[in-house]
Amino acid sequence: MNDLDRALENLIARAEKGDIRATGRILTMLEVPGETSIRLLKLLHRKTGKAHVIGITGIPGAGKSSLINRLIQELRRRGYRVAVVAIDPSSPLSQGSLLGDRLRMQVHSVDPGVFIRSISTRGLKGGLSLAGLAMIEAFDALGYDYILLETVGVGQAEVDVINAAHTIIVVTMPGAGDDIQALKAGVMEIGDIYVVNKSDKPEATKTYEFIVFSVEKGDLGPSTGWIPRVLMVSSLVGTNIDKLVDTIEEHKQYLQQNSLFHEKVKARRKLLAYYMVKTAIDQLVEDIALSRETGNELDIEDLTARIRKELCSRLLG
Ligand SMILES: Nc1nc2c(ncn2[C@@H]2O[C@H](COP(=O)(O)OP(=O)(O)OP(=O)(O)O)[C@@H](O)[C@H]2O)c(=O)[nH]1
Ligand SMILES: [Mg+2]
Repeated sequence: MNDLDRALENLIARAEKGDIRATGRILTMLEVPGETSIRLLKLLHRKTGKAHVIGITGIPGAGKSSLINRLIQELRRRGYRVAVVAIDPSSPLSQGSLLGDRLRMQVHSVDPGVFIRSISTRGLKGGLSLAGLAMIEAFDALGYDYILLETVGVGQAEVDVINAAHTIIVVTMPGAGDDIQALKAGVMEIGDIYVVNKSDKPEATKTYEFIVFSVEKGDLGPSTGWIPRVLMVSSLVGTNIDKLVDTIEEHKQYLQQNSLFHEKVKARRKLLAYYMVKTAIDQLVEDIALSRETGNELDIEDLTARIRKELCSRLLG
């Protein structure tokens, strides 16, 4: 084991003991593709496969963040450690305030059993998919029992990340669910659990009945054989959150009994490896272009050797 590995092992050990700053450093390192993040992922990989990853998606304003806050409370009450990865849509308008919000949440979070992290497209060299998937691996390895992913479910990265989830929760609200097209857009139709949030509003029942009807008709739901559940909750009041967590645990049992839980973990790792190789090759292409510009054209044998080395170290190493 070399010095870098030893330093990374040390960092991981500190994070496992609940050192928030060590955890933060690990996540930051993973956002930058390269030798360090690859070594880090290799060390983390050995410890993964246990966390239950939950994707929470739905139209803007449906109440995803509010629901996540309630879920954190209930999951903590049951003794679980919880990590949140919030994927910010690249709208420059909302970004500042969203990140600000979460930084505040993080600062105020005195609970060492909760870690909240936002990622946005800004300045991420390997892209959002790579960062998001790597973060799931990290939280899993560091012993978080639940990883909650918040996304509005549009764009390739968000679809990648949501597909990496064991359980997909689609959040809707009264007035928004009447239009089946809204639900069928993007990843909305593959929910394992449909949550009609804002049940404190009178129109909620109508939306609930509409979604139940769509599920019974077979318009909504995953392809795993699981019949999607539909629940009315109020994240404002806190109604039915315990029932939702019971349903999440029921879905986990279903996945485990049908060997689907580990399948998801494997698929997630494969996708992560794909994005790592892709990033490395993109980097190589960039280097070649640069070498042409500067007149120091790279030697083709040297390039072939580098590609072989990149692929081997990532896929087999
Ligand atoms: N009445 C009512 N309002 C709610 C409820 N849950 C959330 N809200 C409100 O709905 C608005 C949007 O809530 P968020 O939790 O920010 O929704 P979001 O889906 O995370 O929104 P984006 O991240 O912007 O996509 C806020 O003003 C919340 O206070 C609820 O159960 N009842
Ligand atoms: Mg939100």
